[in-house]
Amino acid sequence: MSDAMRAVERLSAPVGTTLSRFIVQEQKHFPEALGELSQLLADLSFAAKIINRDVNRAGLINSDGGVGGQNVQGEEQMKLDVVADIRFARALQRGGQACAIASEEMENFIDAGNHESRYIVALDPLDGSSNIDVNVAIGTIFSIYPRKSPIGTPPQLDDVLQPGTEQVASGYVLYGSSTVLVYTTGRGVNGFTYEPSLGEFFLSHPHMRTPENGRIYSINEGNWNDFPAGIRAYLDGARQRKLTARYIGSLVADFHRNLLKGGIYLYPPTVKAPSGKLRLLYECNPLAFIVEQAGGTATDGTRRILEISPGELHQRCPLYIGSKQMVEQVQNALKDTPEPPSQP
Ligand code: P6P
Repeated sequence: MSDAMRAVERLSAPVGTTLSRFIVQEQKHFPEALGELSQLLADLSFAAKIINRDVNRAGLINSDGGVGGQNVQGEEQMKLDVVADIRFARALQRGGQACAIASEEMENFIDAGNHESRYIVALDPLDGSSNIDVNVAIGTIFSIYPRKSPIGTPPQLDDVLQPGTEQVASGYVLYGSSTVLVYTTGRGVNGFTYEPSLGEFFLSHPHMRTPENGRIYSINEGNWNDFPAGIRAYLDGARQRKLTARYIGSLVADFHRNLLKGGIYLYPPTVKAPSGKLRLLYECNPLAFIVEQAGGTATDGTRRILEISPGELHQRCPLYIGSKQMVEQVQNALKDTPEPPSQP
């Protein structure tokens, strides 16, 4: 074959399945689908492309750094936190497929105005944003629920406060060395990598499964003195078995690596966060849906994350999520290790 024909063959090679084509193909498995969920996923991926552009040049457009205040969580609010929140809310409001939006950055849920739509979106627009200034991977996490209130009426808080088992879809975007979007609609987990030159996400990780066991554990060991005795016992065992400690300080990045390689992410209760730091609705539930669909497990130490009924929008819970055998080991350590008597 001539060099010219080799070039033609290379240049005309298939580019792969785009996210939008995959979503439409998947819709065929839902006979009752009217395309609304597909459009909702497309709206989320569109906002992610814009955030990806802003994240990748944060230092150049002065979008890194804080806004000089705190968000409703009492955490320093970064400029890109606000930008991401606005971008996702606008994409969802204008896309017309979400009637309510619950965001980590907003105290109350937003009535998106689309009262004829069937879906609710809960999201953390930019998780780990304190890492923006030091060029560490950050992420977006989202959950999609069916509304419970009648179509055509304003959304209610009960539409948002649903257990994770009610999710119809969830996913995350990792703005890392490459930008990947991973999501599930309950038919397995698929990952897509962003090709900036074409402005498209392409299927790169079909049918994702997480290993039953792993050798990576992710936890902020700086909180060691606060941890329950069972967690300290588990960590002692991890060291004895020479497991690998990897903690990026960005949940989506730690979760994604552990999903691919096998591992566990732990955020136990601490003195500063007695119910754990992570939020049930838009961090724990969406990742729990994904990890279970990929063959893993997610628990708060005693309960399956997806079965926890939220009592409030920004409810926090401890999170142990990842390879099934590793999560079981943590649950057993918590069960088998009594707390020492409190010091007088
Ligand atoms: P700590 C980021 O604020 C975040 O919500 C997760 O992305 C991350 O894993 C965790 O908190 C880091 O918390 O207390 O270890 O700094």
